[in-house]
Amino acid sequence: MSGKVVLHYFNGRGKMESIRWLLATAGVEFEEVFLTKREHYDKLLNDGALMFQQVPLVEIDGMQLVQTKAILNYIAGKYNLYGKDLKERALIDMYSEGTLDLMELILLLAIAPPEDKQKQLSNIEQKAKERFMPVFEKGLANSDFLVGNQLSRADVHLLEATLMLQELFPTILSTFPKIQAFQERMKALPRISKFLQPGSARKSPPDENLMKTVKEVFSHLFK
Ligand SMILES: N[C@@H](CCC(=O)N[C@@H](CS)C(=O)NCC(=O)O)C(=O)O
Repeated sequence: MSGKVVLHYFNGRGKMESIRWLLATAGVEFEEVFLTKREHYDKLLNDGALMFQQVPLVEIDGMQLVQTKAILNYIAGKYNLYGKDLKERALIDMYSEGTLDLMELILLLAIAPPEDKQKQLSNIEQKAKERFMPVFEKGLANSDFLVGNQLSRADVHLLEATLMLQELFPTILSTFPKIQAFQERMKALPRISKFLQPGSARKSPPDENLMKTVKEVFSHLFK
């Protein structure tokens, strides 16, 4: 295993995208190995790299890490994006889980049957407006960051989640001025600004090609 950070996943957002965001914010360079064929996944399985036969897989610091949340926690802990004590960490976890719940709803749209898509979209819009965004608006009322007046993984996930939301509902933040101002501040951070440029490792929303690849690689799930 080399000293480089290597990500193994599809060439798409999915569960790896928040990991890419966090590494980019921490200024960590990484390589990506994309799963494009069933054989790639079988090789990882045969090599014993996937503890639960699932990706994302991240090679970092001599380890083969799986489980998205474990990976995010490790990166956040290592790169000072996880608060200054256990209480801050608990708050960061709560905010982070909220953003991940919301992003999960958006991710699931990609595999929704066409007849269910509109219903799921309405559900996402309603939950974003009534459940999730009010929490973050309040959390940003008196501070530039969600926790402890310093950048944490929760802020990075919130930026990612709000940008995903705006792809679906461009005006959704119009009634959340604190989140809008937060977005602008976050987007101006040099590493984040770089990650938002074309040509970075940031991935586009899922399309038919990606879904075709996912179905081929995970043929055991789509019989
Ligand atoms: N709890 C795991 C879930 C990972 C997961 O469901 N990965 C999917 C791809 S996004 C997978 O590898 N599925 C293959 C399988 O379940 O057989 C995590 O968050 O990393």
